Amino acid sequence: MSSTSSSQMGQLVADKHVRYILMAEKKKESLESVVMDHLRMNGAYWGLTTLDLLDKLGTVSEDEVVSWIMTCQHESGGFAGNTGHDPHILYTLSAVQILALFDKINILDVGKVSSYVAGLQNEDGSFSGDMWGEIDTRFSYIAICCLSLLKCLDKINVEKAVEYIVSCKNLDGGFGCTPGAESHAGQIFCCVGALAITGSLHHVDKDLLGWWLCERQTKTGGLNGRPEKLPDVCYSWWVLSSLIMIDRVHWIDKAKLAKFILDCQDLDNGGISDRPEDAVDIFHTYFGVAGLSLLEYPGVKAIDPAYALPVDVINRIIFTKNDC
Ligand code: GRG
Ligand code: ZN
Repeated sequence: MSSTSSSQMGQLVADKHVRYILMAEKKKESLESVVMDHLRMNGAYWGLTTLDLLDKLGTVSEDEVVSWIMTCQHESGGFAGNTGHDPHILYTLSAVQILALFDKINILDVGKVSSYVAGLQNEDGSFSGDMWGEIDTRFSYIAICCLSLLKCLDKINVEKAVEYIVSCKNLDGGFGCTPGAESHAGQIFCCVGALAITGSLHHVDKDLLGWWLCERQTKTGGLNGRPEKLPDVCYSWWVLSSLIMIDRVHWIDKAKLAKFILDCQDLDNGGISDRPEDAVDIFHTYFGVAGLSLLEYPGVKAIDPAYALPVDVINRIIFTKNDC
C-alpha cells in the first residue's frame, strides 16, 4: 500500500517524476542502465523531453548533454546510441531532437547528418535503419521527421517515400511495418506522422482508421496496440497522436484515458509504468506525460503529435531560416 496520501490519487505528481528522471540519469551502474547502455541516446530523448514538457529542462546541464551527444557522432554523420557504438537512424533522430530541445541544431554539420539519413533511402522509397539494411516504416518516419527538423527534406525522394508508406496501408485503414504486415498502433503513428509532415494525409481513410484506433480503448480506459491485447500507457502516445493528426480524437473517452495514465504513477518514488501496479520505467514515464500533454492536462506543455517535441520547440524551428 502506498504511503502517499489519498489526496494525490488522480493527480499528476510532476515533481516526483522530475526527481525520478534526474535519478535515473545518475544511476549509471544500475542493471537497467547496463541493459540500456547501447540505446542511451534514445533514453536521453525520453527523459529530457519529459523534463521539458514539465518545464524543468533547466535542471540539467545543457553543456554536459550537448558535448556527450557530439561524442556519439560517427564519421558517416550518423549518431550512435552511446559513445563508441555504431550509428543508427533512430539515434540520429534522438540526437537531433535533443539538440532541438536545447535550441542547438546550429552546432551540427547539417549537410553531413542529412546525407547520412538520405543515404539510407532505397530504390522503392523505403528506408533502412542502418548499414545492415533492415527496412521498416519506423525508419521512413524517422528519416522524414529528422530531415524536416533539419529542413533538408529535399535531399530525399519524398514522393517515393510516401508511395512506400502508402503501400504498407491495410484494408482496415491501418499501417504495418512492411507491405502486407499487420496493422499495429506503433507503425500507424509512424506512417500517419510521416504523411502529416509531408502534407500527404489525403492518403489516409480518416473514418476507417479513426474507427480502428478508437476501438483500441479498453474497459479500463487505457489503450492497446492491436485487437485482443492488453492496455499499455505507451499506446496513449501511439494511438492518441494518430487520432489527433487525423482529427478524430473526440472518438475516445479522454477523461477515462487520463485516469488510466494517472493510475500507472508511482506516487511515492515517481515514474510511470505500462499498467497499474507494474514497475515504472523512463520509456513509459515519457509516454504517460506525453499522453497527458495530448489530453491537454493542466501543467503539462503542449506536444506536437507528429514531431514528438514540445510545440514551442517546433514553432522556434519553423520560424528559423533554412540552412541545409
Ligand atoms: C520520436 C516518438 C518517436 C518515435 C520514433 C522508434 C519509433 C520512431 C517508433 C516506434 C513505433 C512502434 C513500432 C511502437 C510500438 C512499440 C511497442 C510497444 C511494441 C510492442 O508491440 P507488441 O504488440 O506488444 O508486441 P503488446 O504488449 O502491445 O502486445
Ligand atoms: Zn508499452
